[in-house]
Amino acid sequence: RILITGAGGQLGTVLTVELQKKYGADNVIASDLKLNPDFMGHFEVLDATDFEALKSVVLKYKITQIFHLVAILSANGEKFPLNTWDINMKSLFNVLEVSRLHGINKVFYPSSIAVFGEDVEKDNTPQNPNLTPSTVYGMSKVAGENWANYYHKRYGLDVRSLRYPGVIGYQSMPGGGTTDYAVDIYHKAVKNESFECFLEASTHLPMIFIDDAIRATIELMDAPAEEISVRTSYNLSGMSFAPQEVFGVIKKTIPNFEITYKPDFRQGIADSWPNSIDDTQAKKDWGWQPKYNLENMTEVMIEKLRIYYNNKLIA
Ligand code: VAH
Repeated sequence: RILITGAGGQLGTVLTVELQKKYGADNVIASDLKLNPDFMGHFEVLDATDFEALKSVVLKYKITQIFHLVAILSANGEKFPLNTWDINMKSLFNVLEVSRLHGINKVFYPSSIAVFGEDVEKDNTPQNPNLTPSTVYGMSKVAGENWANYYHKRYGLDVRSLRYPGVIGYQSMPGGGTTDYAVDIYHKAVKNESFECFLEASTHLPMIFIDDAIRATIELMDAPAEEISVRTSYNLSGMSFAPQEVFGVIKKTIPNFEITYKPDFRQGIADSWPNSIDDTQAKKDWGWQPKYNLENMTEVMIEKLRIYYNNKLIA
């Protein structure tokens, strides 16, 4: 059976459904701090920073795989730095220890392009440059990658990880991430509202459509262990764009959409991140290949959000 921690988040919401489809709903246990009332499936209220609570869920359901998605993201994480560190690291230590002690076969650990800092090549950032993150979230991900690598080397735990770029999906509301402007912009466009962007028009960031991000996660976890040459975390990319570009593509479908730019503290975080990512190693080791670009992602985002808001209006 599979346990997903942080199942109520942007990735967890979608990954839970895909894993239920793949393994059957009875073999997937979603968990988070609170239950989403319209969640369908097995759910456990769980604070992943509580070792005993996590252990009892693992034993109760005889869990064999854990997807550990709990984290405070980059922007929100800067408000209370020590709290962000505690939550992000304590929950990971618990997952690694429970997995070591109770024979968990595989663990998935999400990392992020937030691990890169000012001193790396910004275009096509390589797999193994210097990692000097500018946010506590990024620092926790660099530390987490090294802990994952350590548990693999020392205990043989099969921990696998992806450095997600900004993930764009229609299934959840924009969250505490610096890349979440690229989710919010679609909601505003579909609601025929103007959009105030918290980043400058020309701020390029690596991004990926949620369907590609989830498929990459499942393909990585399904790959034979001997093909996995990276046990810190794989660079992963789908596309790269700036606010002015996603605005331009949306405007083709929603011509009276308007944007203003009002950069805030998140501009500093975005400026410390790459413009684009080199994910050659993922392509080589386990055949990664993105399917979405800015154009076809925009088509799906607008179509799905129009359905969502129309149903909301009717409801
Ligand atoms: C964030 N969406 O903005 C997350 C992600 C690369 C960005 O880590 O914090």
